[in-house]
Amino acid sequence: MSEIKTHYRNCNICEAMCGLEIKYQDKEILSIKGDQKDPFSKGYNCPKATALQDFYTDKDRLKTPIRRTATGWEDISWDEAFAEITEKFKSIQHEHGKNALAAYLGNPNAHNVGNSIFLKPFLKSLGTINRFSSASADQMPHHVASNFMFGAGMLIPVPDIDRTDFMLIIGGNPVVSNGSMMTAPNVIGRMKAIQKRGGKIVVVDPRRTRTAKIADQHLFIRPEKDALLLFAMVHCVFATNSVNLRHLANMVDGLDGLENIAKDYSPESVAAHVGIAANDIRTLADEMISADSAVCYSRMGASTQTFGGLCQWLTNALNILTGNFDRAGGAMFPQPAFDLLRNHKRGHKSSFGQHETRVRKLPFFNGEFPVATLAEEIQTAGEGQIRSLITVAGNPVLSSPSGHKLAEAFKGLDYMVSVDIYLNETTKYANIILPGTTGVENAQFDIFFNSFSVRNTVKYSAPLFEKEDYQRSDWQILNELSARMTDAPVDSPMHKITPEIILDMELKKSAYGEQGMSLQKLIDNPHGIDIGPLMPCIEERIKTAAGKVNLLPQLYVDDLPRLNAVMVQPARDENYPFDLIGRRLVKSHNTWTQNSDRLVKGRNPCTLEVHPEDAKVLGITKGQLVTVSSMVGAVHIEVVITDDIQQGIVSMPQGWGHNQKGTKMSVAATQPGVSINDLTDANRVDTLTGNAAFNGTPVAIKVA
Ligand SMILES: Nc1nc2c(c(=O)[nH]1)N[C@H]1C(S)=C(S)[C@@H](COP(=O)(O)OP(=O)(O)OC[C@H]3O[C@@H](n4cnc5c(=O)[nH]c(N)nc54)[C@H](O)[C@@H]3O)O[C@H]1N2
Ligand SMILES: Nc1nc2c(c(=O)[nH]1)N[C@H]1C(S)=C(S)[C@@H](COP(=O)(O)OP(=O)(O)OC[C@H]3O[C@@H](n4cnc5c(=O)[nH]c(N)nc54)[C@H](O)[C@@H]3O)O[C@H]1N2
Ligand code: SF4
Ligand SMILES: [Mo]
Repeated sequence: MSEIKTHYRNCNICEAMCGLEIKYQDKEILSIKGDQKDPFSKGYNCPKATALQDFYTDKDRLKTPIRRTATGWEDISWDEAFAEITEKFKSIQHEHGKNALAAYLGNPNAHNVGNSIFLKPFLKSLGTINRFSSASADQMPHHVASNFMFGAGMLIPVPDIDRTDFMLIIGGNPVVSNGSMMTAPNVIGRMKAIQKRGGKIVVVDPRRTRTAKIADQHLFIRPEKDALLLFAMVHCVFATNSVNLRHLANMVDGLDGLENIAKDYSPESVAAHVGIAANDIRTLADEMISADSAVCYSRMGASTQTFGGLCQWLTNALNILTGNFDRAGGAMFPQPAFDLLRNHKRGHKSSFGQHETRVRKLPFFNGEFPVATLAEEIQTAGEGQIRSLITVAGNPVLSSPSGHKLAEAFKGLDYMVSVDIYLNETTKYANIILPGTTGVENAQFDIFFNSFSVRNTVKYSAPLFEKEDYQRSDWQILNELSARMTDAPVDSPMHKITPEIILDMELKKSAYGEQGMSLQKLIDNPHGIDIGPLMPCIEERIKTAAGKVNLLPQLYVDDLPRLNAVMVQPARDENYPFDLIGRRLVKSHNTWTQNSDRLVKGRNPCTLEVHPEDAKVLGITKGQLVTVSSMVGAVHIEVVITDDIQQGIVSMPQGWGHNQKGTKMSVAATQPGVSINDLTDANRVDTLTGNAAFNGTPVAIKVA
């Protein structure tokens, strides 16, 4: 027997970047624990981390390419796969134009250093503008707000949770999700520390979440009314003469204009729609104004909804107006060692609206179109119709709105390729699946999450296990396809470049380069390096042409009639009297971790939460099977009765629905869970940003 060794790395599953200590012997993992010496996560980890060993040993996981034939899937060589794919892509593009080929990128790309670096040149090699990703089913409104207010979509303000005295959490459940657009391992510990130092946490959510239960106060809100709540708070800041820009006094444009507009949104005028009493709204605003430091943080609940754009703009505005921006305890910009904005010039013209989708005319932004339009762009004939698709680490059949309709659309594609580790609900439609290495077989460096982190830290983890000769990494797959699509010569740099070469270069060129930051330094410090708390840095980080914050970008003003219409809208469609919202579960990550037995064993977690009064009226009891139907589909699901959910609202988990024919995820397939996105409607979007509007999907409930 060889000796037991220890390996340190960051977990690559969610955004929290927890440091792990892994004991292993040969190629067997013996234990996975939190790394006590990680300067950021300090030993914290959640139950998902231990499943990293399950993904490594998973017998269902693909390791070499497979091709779909009339009689089933067959193994093929890498060379044969690459040759067929490039030949097909090129001929489709030759016949129908470059944009006939589309790409969809999923969430794990952001957790994979090679993909984070090489997807950009890969997409360029495809030469298509038809690019889609899970970002438009997630955080796109954050990027749009940053683009128009601070001059760069990737310049994201994050809540300084470790120093704030008052934290308002709107539509986020970080105790379960471990934080998003807020990398903060051990959120529970950080929240408790706020309370310990005498601070306060308020949660605004239609559901009494685990985060709400830990908070000092929870306010129920009706779905999709957050922009009205935020506006009323902004109104209060002006109405009480409490604007306090501090060091930003000469850096903010649009103050008077915003004051004028906010006059129309008094707490009294919005209260009935929002479902929060006017007095409570005033108190909330007062508390933010009077706290030594305060921060409003709004996430999925306030992004994946019809007014996601307005919500993220108003969240920033509220932090700025109350003097809680670019200041300890407020919303601050990280200064990552790998800086995505290193080459971003001030006044750089953004791509927002540079193109629009053919059918619904929704905007292009950050190099992509909204995923809610993908099905119609495949199914609508005419110039620019999508006929071929490559998905990279994405499962849009389960993750995008009306995913079941997207599956129908995939059947009509001329040719589809998936770069993925599983034969699942999406990849089963591919002609070829190219599996990359995953998790502990990969190096780890969080390019994106260091940019959204509540503390500046940096860490590189080498692969724990070298991949087998017959395997390829995702980035090698991408670079091989790029080279073949562009007919790059065999000796081209594309064949020699590695993520490590780019990492080292970026680290040395970064603001920390002069102090000796390099890849070697990170290799020498396997627990990671603490750079320190977030620092005021707006003057150097801001990317608007004039170096000023734009508090009132015109596109938000233009969007207000849509918001105002909500306040006069007639009663809803009686056929769909309930609002459906989603929820995340501690032991699953989106759609892909459900093949780990240890994560899914036990009670069925995919249940519909119904308020006791609603259950009474509907005549349903605990454990009963009901049919939930929306404008676009229906599912059967087991009921849980709880007053954690408001009356008139029901909640079910996202990321489920693996019980399908033609997939190869033997553990996941035994799960009774159904897909929430068979109910969500791709036609419901935030028209300003094109982001999917999952929250508040109108549904009906019947005893099955
Ligand atoms: N209704 C509703 N829908 C939602 C949400 C919601 O809250 N409600 N949440 C949205 C959000 S926030 C997101 S981020 C999206 C996620 O949407 P997607 O990114 O489309 O979904 P994932 O489940 O993350 O899909 C991951 C895919 O990558 C594969 N994979 C995993 N690891 C690797 C790897 O190392 N390499 C490769 N090549 N493939 C890998 C998996 O097999 C799976 O097919 O879903 C969105 N959809
Ligand atoms: N365990 C686990 N962790 C995860 C994931 C996972 O699948 N599982 N996914 C990861 C990903 S990809 C992401 S993007 C993050 C997301 O991180 P979060 O945003 O923290 O996650 P959610 O649980 O979707 O939180 C959204 C909250 O909004 C509430 N909500 C719904 N509609 C509304 C509304 O109209 N207004 C308001 N105010 N609230 C509303 C919901 O009840 C829910 O509590 O989580 C990440 N972490
Ligand atoms: S919180 Fe996220 S990063 Fe930390 S161990 Fe869990 S899944 Fe991994
Ligand atoms: Mo996400």
